Amino acid sequence: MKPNNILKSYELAKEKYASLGVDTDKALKNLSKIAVSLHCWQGDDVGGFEKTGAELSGGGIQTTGNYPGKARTIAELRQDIDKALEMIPGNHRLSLHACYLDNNGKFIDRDQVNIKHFQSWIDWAKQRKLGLDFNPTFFSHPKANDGFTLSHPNKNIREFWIQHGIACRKIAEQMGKKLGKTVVTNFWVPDGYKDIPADRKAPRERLADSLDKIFKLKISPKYNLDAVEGKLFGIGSESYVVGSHDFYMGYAATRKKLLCLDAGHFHPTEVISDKISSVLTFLDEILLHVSRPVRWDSDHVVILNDELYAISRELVRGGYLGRVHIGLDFFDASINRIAAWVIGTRSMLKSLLSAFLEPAAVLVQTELKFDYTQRLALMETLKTLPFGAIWDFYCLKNNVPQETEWLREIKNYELSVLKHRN
Ligand code: RNT
Ligand code: ZN
Repeated sequence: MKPNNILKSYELAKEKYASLGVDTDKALKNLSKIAVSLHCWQGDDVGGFEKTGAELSGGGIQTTGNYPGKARTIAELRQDIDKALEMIPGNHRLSLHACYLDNNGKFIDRDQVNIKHFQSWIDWAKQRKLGLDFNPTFFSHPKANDGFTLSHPNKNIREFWIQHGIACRKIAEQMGKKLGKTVVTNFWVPDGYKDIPADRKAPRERLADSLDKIFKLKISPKYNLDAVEGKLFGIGSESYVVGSHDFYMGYAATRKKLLCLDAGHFHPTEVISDKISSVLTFLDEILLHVSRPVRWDSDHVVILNDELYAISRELVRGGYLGRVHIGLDFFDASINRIAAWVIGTRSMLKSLLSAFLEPAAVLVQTELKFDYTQRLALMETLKTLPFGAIWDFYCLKNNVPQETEWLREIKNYELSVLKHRN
């Protein structure tokens, strides 16, 4: 559509929303303040750069698919992220896993990583005015092969992983300092049993103890915030996950940590949109891993479905945006990996925009008057308002391609760049 027509459509849509008391310009201003943390691991199927051609292994998670053109080097991954960012309106963040370190291709073990190995990422992020987030990597490593890391019965193995956790927090602190933007460091450990455990207690006590050792070092929240992520089950940990939701709920509340809620880490009929207001009654801040489970924790690309709308509505209605860090967590190797980032991130932003376009106060007032008829009718009415016209205008304003155009650019990139990989 011609820019002039996008503007015209916006004006008409604006009028429609105004009739319900919604200020579309304000909604766009609110949207522009949101930074979504893009996860680096969508670009190479959670491989990382400890060695070339690294692969995800032994972590209770899995990627499927073999779409050509996967990033094989740090340079390629950065080039791909740049391409994705060209298609995403706004200023965002990048979440790095420790195994994406830059040590010029030389192997260095996890307990030895330090800020030097991330300097090139910091420089890269600085140039782009991107914030960084961080994740220690407790999988794809020989010392994780038993299926246990921080809760391993062997003290030496636990100690190795504790040192990795400490090293990562120090790196994150430096990243935060150097970038002048707070880093959120997320701890997810895959530890668990495939079959029915004989002892559910001891591994949890060991995990709590190991985490306490990692968090002993005080770091200013100006530079780094720690988050802990629970899970219901994983591949190879179907019967028991040490770091369950309940475990981390208690841990985060007593240790004043952020809780990370991953949309795929609960029973299939449970949704994180309903957990946000519960956990934020007791915790200061949380991290979200916005993902899309299909029958299980499958990490499908985030799309604009009911749950995504619901998550964003919760964040906006509850006034929680200052207390919630929004991160993405999906990895699909069966489609163009850059398109996956673009689809997921744009969907996240669209859902937030739709939430900002709600006459929230009116909805609450009808509810308080017990007028559930009007509440339901208004919610249905909102669904067919010209929200797409507002989004198109936002893309135009931010100089990023329209919905109908961005894929063409990705296809060109596929032909000119991705095709020459492998
Ligand atoms: C795994 C967790 C975790 C990972 C990343 C790669 O189930 O969701 O967040 O996806 O650390
Ligand atoms: Zn996650």
